[in-house]
Amino acid sequence: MFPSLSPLYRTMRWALLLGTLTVGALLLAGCGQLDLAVGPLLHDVSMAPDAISPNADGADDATEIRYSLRRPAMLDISFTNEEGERFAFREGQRRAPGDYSVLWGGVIDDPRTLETEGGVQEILSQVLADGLYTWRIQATDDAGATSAVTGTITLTGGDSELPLLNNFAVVPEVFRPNQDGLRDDWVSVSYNLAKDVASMLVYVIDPNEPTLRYYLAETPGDVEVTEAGNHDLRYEGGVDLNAEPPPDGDYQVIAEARDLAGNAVRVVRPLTIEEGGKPRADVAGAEIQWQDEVNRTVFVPMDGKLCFETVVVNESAVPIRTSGPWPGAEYRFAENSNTLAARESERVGDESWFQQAGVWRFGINFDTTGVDFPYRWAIGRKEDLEMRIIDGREQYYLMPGERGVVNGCIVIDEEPPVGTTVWWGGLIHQSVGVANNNIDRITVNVGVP
Ligand SMILES: [Ca+2]
Ligand SMILES: [Ca+2]
Repeated sequence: MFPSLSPLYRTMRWALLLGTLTVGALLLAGCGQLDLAVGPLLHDVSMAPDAISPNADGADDATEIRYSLRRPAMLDISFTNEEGERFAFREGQRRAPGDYSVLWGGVIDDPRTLETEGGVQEILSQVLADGLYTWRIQATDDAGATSAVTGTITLTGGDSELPLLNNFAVVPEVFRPNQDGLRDDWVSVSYNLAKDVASMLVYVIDPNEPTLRYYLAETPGDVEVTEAGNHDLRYEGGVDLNAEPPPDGDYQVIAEARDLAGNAVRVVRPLTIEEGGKPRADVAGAEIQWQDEVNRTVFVPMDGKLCFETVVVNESAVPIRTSGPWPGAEYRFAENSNTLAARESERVGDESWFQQAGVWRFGINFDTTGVDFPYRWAIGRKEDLEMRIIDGREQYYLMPGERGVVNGCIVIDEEPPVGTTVWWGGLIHQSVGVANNNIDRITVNVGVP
C-alpha cells in the first residue's frame, strides 16, 4: 500500500510503537531508577596483565585497569604490599557512571619529603618496589554503599631509582638584577642530577601566582640538560635579554626531574628579588654647559682649561651605580680615567676609580681620541648619591628619580693631535654600552682666539 514508505515515516511508526516503553523508562529515570543503574555499582573490573616490569624498556611496563560504574561514585584504587603497607593510586575521586580504562605503570603519586645527604628533596612520584601487591578497586555511591573488587599483581625488574637533585644551590639568595655589575646581578643555580631523565625543568615562581613560571635555560655544556651529572645555570632575570625582570618580591627556584618510568623529584630554594629592573639614565635636556661657549665653539688658550657642568637624571626604577673620579676632578690632556685611578689607588689604596663593569660614568670624548671617553667622572657629587657598604666596600648610587651634578675640566697642556675639532659628552654604562652618545657637540679651538 505504501511501496515507497519513507525511512523517516518508518522511524516515526517505530517511535509510536515504542512510545509507551520510552515513557515508562523516562518515568523510571525521573525517580532515579533507570533500568541500566540496576545491578552492582562496580562491575567488569580487571587488571591485566597481572605481572609487570615498570622500567620503561617498552616490555610489560604497564597494566590496564578496567572498571565500570552504574551510578556516580567516589573511587579508590590502591595497592598493598606483603608487609601490609598501602599505596593509593586513586583516592576518593568522583566518577560518573560509565566504563573506565587506565594504564598503570607501577607509579604512585604520593608526595613526601626525603632528607638526603644532598639536602631535603620532595619525592613527587615513585615506582613501587618489586614484589607482590594486592590491588583493591573500591567504589562508594552517594548513599554510602560500597562495592570493591580485589586481586593481585606482581612487580619485577621495576626502576624505582629516584632522579635525585643533590646539592641544589641558589646563590645569592637576594637577587638584585639591575646591571650594576655586583655579584647580585645574576643567580647561579647548581645541582647534581643522579640519573638520566626524560624531563628536567628549572624555573622561578611567585608562590602566590604559581602558574606563572620563569624558566631558566642551561647554557649548553658538556652534559645534556637531561643527563646525569653536575649542572649549572645562570639566571639574570631577563635583564641580559633586554627584558624587565620579575617584579621585586619573594620567589622560589624550583628544579623538577622526571624519568621515563615515572619517578619524579622536586627541590625548592627561596629567592628574593630586590631593586630589579633595567637601569636608565640620561643627561637632563641633553645639554652640557660648556664654559665660555659662544656659538657652539669654545676657545681655549694653551694651558687653559676646557670646563663643563651637566646634570644626569636616573630615569629608571633602580639605583644606578657610579664611581670616581668625582665631579670637580681635572684631567691633563694626556691623562685618562685609568691614569687618575692608578694615582688614586697609590695615594689612598682606593681601586674603585678603575673601570668597573656595571658602573655608570659621564665622559668627555673628542674626535681623534684612540680611547673612547678618556675623561670620565661619577654621575653625581657624593651629596647627590646614596652610599652603601657592600661586601666591605663603599658603593655609590644615584637613586631612582634623583639628579646628579657633574662638572670637571680638561687642562689643555699640550697641542691636541691634528684634526681635533669636535668634542662631546656621553653617558657610559661600563661593559654594557654607551647609553647616550654625542651629547651637545662643540668645536674646541686651542690657542687660536
Ligand atoms: Ca619493562
Ligand atoms: Ca645588582
